[in-house]
Amino acid sequence: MVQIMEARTTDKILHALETFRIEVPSWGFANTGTRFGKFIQAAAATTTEEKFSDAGQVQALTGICPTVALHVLWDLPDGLGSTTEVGKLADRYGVRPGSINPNVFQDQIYKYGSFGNPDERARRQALEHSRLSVQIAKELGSRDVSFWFTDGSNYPGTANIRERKRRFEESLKAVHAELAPNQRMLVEYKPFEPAFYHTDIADWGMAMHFARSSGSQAKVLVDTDHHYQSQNIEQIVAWLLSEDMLGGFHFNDRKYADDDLTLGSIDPYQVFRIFHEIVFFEWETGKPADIAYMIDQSHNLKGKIEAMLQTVNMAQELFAKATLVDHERLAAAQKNSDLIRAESCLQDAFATDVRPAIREWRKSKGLPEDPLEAFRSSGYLERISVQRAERNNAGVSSYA
Ligand code: RM4
Ligand code: MN
Ligand code: MN
Repeated sequence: MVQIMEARTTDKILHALETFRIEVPSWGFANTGTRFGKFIQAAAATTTEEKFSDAGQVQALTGICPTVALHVLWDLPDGLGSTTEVGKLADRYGVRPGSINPNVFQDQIYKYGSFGNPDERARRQALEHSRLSVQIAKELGSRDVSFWFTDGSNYPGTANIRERKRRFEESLKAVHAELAPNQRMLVEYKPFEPAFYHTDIADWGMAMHFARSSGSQAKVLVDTDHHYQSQNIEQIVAWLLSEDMLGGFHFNDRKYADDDLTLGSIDPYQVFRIFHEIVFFEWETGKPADIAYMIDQSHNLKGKIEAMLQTVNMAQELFAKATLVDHERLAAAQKNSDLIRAESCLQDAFATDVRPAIREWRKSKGLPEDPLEAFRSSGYLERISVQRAERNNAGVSSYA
């Protein structure tokens, strides 16, 4: 009996490992900081090529990160003119361009917003940049264009909230019209920061509204840090799944706000519960959920590549654990309101140590059993620290 259970568990873990893929962010390899300052790391990536090189390392060591999210302003400074070079980098370093992230917040024209701005010139510039981002995505073969807006206001009465909503509907619809049939537009939300009174897309309901009003290829992007304290994120995930509106995730962890801490460093059970809702949905409906799993972290203190490897490992472990929930048993317990049995289904899966099975899987794929250890002994970090030190000390802007 015990042996049968174990074989089933191993099968489930292997299936999870074969299917789970997660995207790394290019900006996670570059120097970053807080609004109070920036700590420079000698090994931080200073060019798009270096970001590809670092992402290539993560993929070579883990085998589950075949794509890298690109930020148009930071990684493709010449717009469409940069795509040929990016294509070459992808071939050279073995990672494909993933989601394309427009930037409609850093230019001075966006002081009072992008699509929500009462000034038509700012809205037009934001629309042009968004269109360009869609074109870039087409050129690079990227499916998802991910939108995050800083639009909002800092003081009561200073913005016409309904007008801004209307302008957003109009502009997002115009962007959606540019998408190729296979492309998607992901709408990210965030409750506050940088705006501190109202944010135009503050929560999942607003993001879902805008996605729906733009067109059928728009979905919601859930950044795990972008919620109020103690909000039930897995419930949001379950709702979005049931509405067929969940497009993807930006994973990170937090203690207080948008801390961008390493996934699972504060609350691994939260991440597990999110994965559980997805896997449970797939089991119940018999169809795979079409979700882009992405990391959105840029570490201030930890070594960037090591932190990325740590995050990827954590995501892989928690996803594998979530597939171990006994769904038949859970469904029966829920039906009978057998609370403790239902809850234990989650707890038992969460408590299972999946690491030995993951090590076995890696071995079978010719991957290092311990990606972090392999990275530390590879000499890559020492090499890039020397190569990049000078450029890093000269100072580069955040993320770019
Ligand atoms: C924001 C948001 C975006 C990310 C930027 C760098 O807080 O999470 O997704 O692109 O940070
Ligand atoms: Mn994000
Ligand atoms: Mn964020």
